[in-house]
Amino acid sequence: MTRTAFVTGATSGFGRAIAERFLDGGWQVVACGRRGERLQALKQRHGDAVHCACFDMRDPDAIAAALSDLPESFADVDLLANNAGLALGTAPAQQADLAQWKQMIDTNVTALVTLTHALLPRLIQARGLIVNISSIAANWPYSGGNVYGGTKAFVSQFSLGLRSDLHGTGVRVTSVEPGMAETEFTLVRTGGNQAASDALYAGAAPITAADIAEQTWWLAHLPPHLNINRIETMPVSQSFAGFQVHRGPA
Ligand code: NDP
Ligand code: 8X3
Repeated sequence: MTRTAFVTGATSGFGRAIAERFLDGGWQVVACGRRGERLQALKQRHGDAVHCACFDMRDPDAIAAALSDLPESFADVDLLANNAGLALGTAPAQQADLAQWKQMIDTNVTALVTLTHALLPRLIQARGLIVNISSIAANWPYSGGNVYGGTKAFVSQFSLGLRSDLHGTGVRVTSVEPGMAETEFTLVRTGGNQAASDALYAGAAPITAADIAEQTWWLAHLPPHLNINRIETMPVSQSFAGFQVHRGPA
């Protein structure tokens, strides 16, 4: 029987690559995102294996409507890829825009838990898999990462808590924690600054969206008695820096 992946943020980056990987592998996909034309392009390439669900994740009524609009053939969900998310800004906390902080929390945290809560009964029924896209920012603080890192720390910890709660159900949960990856992430974070995005990734051989899609595919095809709790991945070009020291009045 054809298995179904519910992929948020399927219009770009990791989510689009995950959707393509699973479609190429014979799954069907509920493809979510706000940019409907990109969802339609996916459907044009893959036909009836794609159901387009065009909505803003921050609107709980839109999430409910998207789920009640699912065609019967897409109603049984085997994999939830909680991928939609964003970082906004790189300013230190004392200069940050509160509206941007709230948008990150609304998208990366509140929308993710709302959708997960709604899909849990189907995932339990299917003995399915939840892949939560977190980040190295959950584990490693950096200046300007403030609320973004906080949202991803939530995603990682929520993933572990879900594992505990879902004990005995057969549902698997993994927190995927990538480092620097070239997608539209930096374009979004910088408010559309293509030069800044290009400069960040130039010469660094960053993670690709296909790399994360391949990890997700691997997770979904492990023997059913195995659960990977978390995967932290960086490009070889990215590693750790030391603590910073301020010299002057404490
Ligand atoms: P992209 O900007 O390329 O993709 C982000 C996706 O999220 C888009 O499909 C976008 O769809 C969707 N999205 C954002 N806001 C909303 C919303 N309100 N409603 C519905 N969909 C929304 O970035 P990435 O692929 O890099 O990001 C995917 C995930 O990976 C994010 O959670 C990000 O934090 C995480 N991540 C990224 C890393 C990186 O370096 N790139 C590293 C570690 C984690 P649309 O705009 O069409 O609604
Ligand atoms: C994105 C990775 O290092 O820019 O989550 O925060 S990082």
